[in-house]
Amino acid sequence: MMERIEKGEAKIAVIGLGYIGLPTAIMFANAGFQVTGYEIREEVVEEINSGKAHIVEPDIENLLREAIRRGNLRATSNPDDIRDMDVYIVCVQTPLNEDKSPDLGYLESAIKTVAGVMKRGSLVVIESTVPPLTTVKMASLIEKIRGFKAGEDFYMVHAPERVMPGRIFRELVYNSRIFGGITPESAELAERLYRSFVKGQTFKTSSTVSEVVKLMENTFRDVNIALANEFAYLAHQYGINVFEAIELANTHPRVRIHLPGIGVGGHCLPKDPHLLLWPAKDDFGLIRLAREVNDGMPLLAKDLLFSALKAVNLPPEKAVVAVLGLAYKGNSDDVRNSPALAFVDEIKDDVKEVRTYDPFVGGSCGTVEEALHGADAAVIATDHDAFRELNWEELGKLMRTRILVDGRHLIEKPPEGFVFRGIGRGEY
Ligand code: SAJ
Repeated sequence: MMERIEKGEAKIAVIGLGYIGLPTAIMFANAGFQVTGYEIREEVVEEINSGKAHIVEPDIENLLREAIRRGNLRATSNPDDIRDMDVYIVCVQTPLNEDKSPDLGYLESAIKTVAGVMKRGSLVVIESTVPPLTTVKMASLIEKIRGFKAGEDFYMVHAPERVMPGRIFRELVYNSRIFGGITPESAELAERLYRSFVKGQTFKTSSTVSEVVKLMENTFRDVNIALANEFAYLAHQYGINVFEAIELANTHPRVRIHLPGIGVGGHCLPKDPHLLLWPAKDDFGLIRLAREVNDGMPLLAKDLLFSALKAVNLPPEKAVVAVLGLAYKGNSDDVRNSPALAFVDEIKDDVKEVRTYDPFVGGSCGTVEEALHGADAAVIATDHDAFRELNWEELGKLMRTRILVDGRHLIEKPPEGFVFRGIGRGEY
């Protein structure tokens, strides 16, 4: 197998062509490998084979067309098309159930498909973010289905991704990467394979360490954002601007405080701490409490909005509120677990009307002007660049009452004539 990888002759199947699978398939194809993308959504297969990408990511269509032009990439929904491959790379989603337990149904289904078509000696790579101990469990599933011996008749690795949407292709190449093998040889093979395009540092370890590392990275971020959000609450107690305080605290050589905001969204941070804790026998306070703090931030934004309505003696039930931004983070169209949507849910039964506008997602209004025309309050809920240059003096003329609530620290100096509130802006 190592020889086939080193010669670029290894045939690769990528299972799941989503925001990780499709870029990964493209990278291997443009590194010279024959890649077959397996995807159950037929419409996605057709789109990809016609050179159209179904996900928003800079450069993706050029790179996809290059891979197709070279004859190195095609998509299929037929498992027979991925029979006897050398490498299977599984990039399927691992969402949470209502009770915060992991839904590994997509992963198990993908592994069963692979088990049915793989050959003796295949390398199976799981890129999905999974609870600790999952990779070894999936190896046992393959043993049961095929009667193969893990580590001898097939290799298996957990190789988590760390890419940030919006700069996936650059990060796939330059980010460091970890390969957690069920055996050292498995990790060795995967590292060699990915170094066909990875220029960042690469590290080898066990599959369980790799699973925990990925979850630790996002849990570290979630807990640190929760700490920043608690500092924001304190800023309201002490009447200070938390962002000024954070900027000064971060001048310390070993302090890097994150940014408070209206909440933590996306399909990773709200989920990964729960995956990390799920197989653990004991409960853990800090990690769970951080999730509660972050999930509570839309309520702080609601309190700030109601405080501003009170300041102008406008009863909430008479207020028209324009929410600017629905995506979970700036310059993205992804609304998964978006705190902006949570905020809309929090206020919609208490105010007269909620209007929404998002340049990437859409909303009930097509422009900022439409959303603000006759409105009483504007609430910035996503840090889109488009909201950084708004002319509030002009926009204010459209509004019935001029209330501005900043949920993403886009407003440094509140515009004249507005009643202003902001998360962490305790001086207002
Ligand atoms: N956020 C804050 N304050 C901050 C940073 C972020 O409130 O200081 C909010 C954002 O607005 C957003 C949420 O947190 O709502 C998540 O933002 P993010 O920047 O963490 O974006 P993700 O979830 O797309 O990417 C994370 C990244 N993980 C880390 O930075 C450790 C990315 O590298 C991972 O690959 C990705 O999760 C993933 O797929 O796991």
